[in-house]
Amino acid sequence: MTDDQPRHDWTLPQVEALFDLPFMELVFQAATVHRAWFDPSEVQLSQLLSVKTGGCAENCGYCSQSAHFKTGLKAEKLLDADVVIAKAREARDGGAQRFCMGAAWRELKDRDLPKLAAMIGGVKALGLETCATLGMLTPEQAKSLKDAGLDYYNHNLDTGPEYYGDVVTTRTYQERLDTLAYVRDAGMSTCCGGIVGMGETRRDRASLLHQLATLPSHPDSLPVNALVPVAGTPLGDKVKREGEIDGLEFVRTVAVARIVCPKSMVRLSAGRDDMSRELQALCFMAGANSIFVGGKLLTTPLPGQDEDSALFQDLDLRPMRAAGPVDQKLRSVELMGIA
Ligand code: SAM
Ligand code: DTB
Ligand code: SF4
Repeated sequence: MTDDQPRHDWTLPQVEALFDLPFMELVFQAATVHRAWFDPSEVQLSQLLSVKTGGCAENCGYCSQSAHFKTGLKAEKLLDADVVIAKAREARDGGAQRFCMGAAWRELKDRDLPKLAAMIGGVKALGLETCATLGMLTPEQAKSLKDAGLDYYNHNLDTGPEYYGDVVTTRTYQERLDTLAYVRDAGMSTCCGGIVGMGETRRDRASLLHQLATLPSHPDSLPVNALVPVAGTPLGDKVKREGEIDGLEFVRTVAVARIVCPKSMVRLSAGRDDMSRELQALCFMAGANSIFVGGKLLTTPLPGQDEDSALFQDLDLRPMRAAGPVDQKLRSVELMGIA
């Protein structure tokens, strides 16, 4: 790794070896890398809004919004731009720095672009960073979104390529990678991560992080979602039968993400509502430096503002002033030979 360019040549066995480190050693290494690139007392705050809920054509086995499963969720139309902008203003006034608009679509349709452009422009005019997650894009659509003022595009790989076929069959891994390439080519920042606790193995988790760490550029934001087991979804029901993932294994995943993608904003995403304060503290120690706030993700709950404010106060954390890593890598990390 050079001073401003993290390494992209991780091998899968090397990533697996990080997972296998003694827990305290792994967290220490991740915390050291975290300190090299970021102020560890700063946490970036993003807020989500579902701008088009339910009725999705994909069969992602974890998702409450897939039309393939009976989850009891009511499908809704794309919200009007003024409704979205009003929600974004509330999010900004509540302390969010980035506003992410999510749609339950397999892919973006050109007919929806004018409405999306109006909402993206309006949210940006509030002084917020803009993010959207709208399914697969064409190169031209990625350029249109960039022109409308979109800063980030979220498109997750969800898991490693080996377990992917157990999660979703209506789109390929390569299609996910292609959309990410169009997003990068259009000059937008990428938000890309996955889900932990879907019944995958540690090797699958390592394989996901290996994919992310060997992309042409590391994701600017790296969401680590803990599966929210939604009744009626194949993976939610499977996990309820077979048991949820151990919290300490989740912390290991966060720590390895921090080490292999040292400059990324590693975000504690779905499932934070079910995590104890102590588990969240361990995740921040292991290098997580971003969260979703505001009481709700897309369709599932999050801690409210009072709870998060109390947690920040008790952990001496504060909202990040400007997104992104600090300029200089600390020499101590080089001297210790980490990353
Ligand atoms: N339809 C678009 C797509 O899939 O790219 C955007 C919305 S989709 C809900 C965004 C991401 O949320 C998914 O890629 C997945 O990683 C995450 N997600 C969805 N349901 C989840 C659940 N029950 N638990 C954890 N993460 C979930
Ligand atoms: C991401 O990785 N997690 C967020 C965001 N990107 C779009 C979405 C989580 C959704 C959790 C399930 C729900 O609320 O429906
Ligand atoms: Fe659709 Fe996205 Fe849910 Fe998959 S994760 S079913 S693409 S909304």
